[in-house]
Amino acid sequence: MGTKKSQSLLREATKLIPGGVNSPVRAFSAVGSKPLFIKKASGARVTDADNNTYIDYVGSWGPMIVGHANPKVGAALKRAIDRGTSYGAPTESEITLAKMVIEAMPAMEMVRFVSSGTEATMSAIRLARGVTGRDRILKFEGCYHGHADSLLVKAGSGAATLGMPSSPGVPKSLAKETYNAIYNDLGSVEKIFKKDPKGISCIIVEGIPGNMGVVPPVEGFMKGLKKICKKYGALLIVDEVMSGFRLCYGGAHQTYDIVPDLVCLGKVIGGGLPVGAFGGRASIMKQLSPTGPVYQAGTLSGNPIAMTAGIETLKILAKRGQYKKLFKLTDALTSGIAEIAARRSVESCVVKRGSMFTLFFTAEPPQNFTEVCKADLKKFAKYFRRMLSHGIYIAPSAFEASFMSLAHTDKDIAKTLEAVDKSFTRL
Ligand code: KE4
Repeated sequence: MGTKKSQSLLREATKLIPGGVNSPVRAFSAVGSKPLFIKKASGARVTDADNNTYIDYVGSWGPMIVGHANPKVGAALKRAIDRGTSYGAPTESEITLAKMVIEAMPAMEMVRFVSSGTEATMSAIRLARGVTGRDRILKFEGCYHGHADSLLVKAGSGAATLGMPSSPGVPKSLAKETYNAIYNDLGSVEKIFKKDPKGISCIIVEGIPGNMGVVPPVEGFMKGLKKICKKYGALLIVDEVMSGFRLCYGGAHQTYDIVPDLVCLGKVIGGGLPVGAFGGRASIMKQLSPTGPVYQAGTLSGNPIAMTAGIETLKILAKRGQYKKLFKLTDALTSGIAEIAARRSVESCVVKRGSMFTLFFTAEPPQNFTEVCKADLKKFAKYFRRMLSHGIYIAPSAFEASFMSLAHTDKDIAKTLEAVDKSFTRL
């Protein structure tokens, strides 16, 4: 399984693009390896520049839930491209996708499309600040919502203190407007609001955190956030960029029986093309330009080609039995991994929700970021490299989720479990 071509492409790319990648996690630095340059993908497989093929559980970090190069999506895209790729004007396709998203997520009475998850969360936060007239926001350590300045902020010295930039370039003056609470700890949220009862515009939380690995909310946590927001007049933003359409044909928030004030989307609703979205009650959304004072815009927002990919992807997902199939495959893989780990006495736990999952090299499923950090990262890196050598492509970081698609088969799961067994040997 040579990687000569990928390595030479990487040498060329690093002269032109920082790290040779257009998004840092693709650099494989967290797993002590060199990135593969992928040249094509189909179904559940990706093929690298050296013609090595892998069963893919990254799925472009979530969007490819119906599989790569899905024929129905591809045919619709080809037809759409023949009509031109972008007009900078409203199109019927935006109405079609808006209807589908709103129908799937009743918390959304109206929606605005953008071109990435970052734009969705950044815009939702600006809208929350605009509507409430409050400047501060509250997020959770370990949750990732894209790279907008207000969200690249880590906890200050104490969990209830104001935030510190987690990246150079983020102004301290802005970072201090962001609080970080402890995920799955309502007390840490209440404590912050008690100190600042009228200054926090919103809480933003992942529908199912996948950016510290999959760390589900404990019973009552999400309902508790909604209650705190109501009590203090803040908005609840549920960031479903990753979890949207992964647990059901809708949002993870619907499985907690809560109605967020705003929901952010991305990934799956673009079917592999650049789409993000945010939406909520009409009374809030109408505060957005041009109907309201809160400005937000985008040259390629609602792009007709991207809308087409999203429409076709959701059409496939909406068919009866699709989630049953997705969950059956996910359950077969994750229970198989757990069984092999037990047989080979590898201290680990597999956490799954819907069609997203993570293998943690720690005895107990983590409930927050501090606990995630106790997992054995070196072991994960070794496991990743071994799985790759056995033709299985999982997320190149212990702090990420892996994803199942409708294109995976029972045979793929069996092959993957064989690779797991080999990778666990004397790990
Ligand atoms: P994008 O701007 O990358 O489209 O979306 C940002 C974002 C927002 N919210 C959540 C919950 C997300 O998971 C993301 C992006 N996810 C990462 C993977 N953990 C994208 C991969 C990357 O950064 O290259």
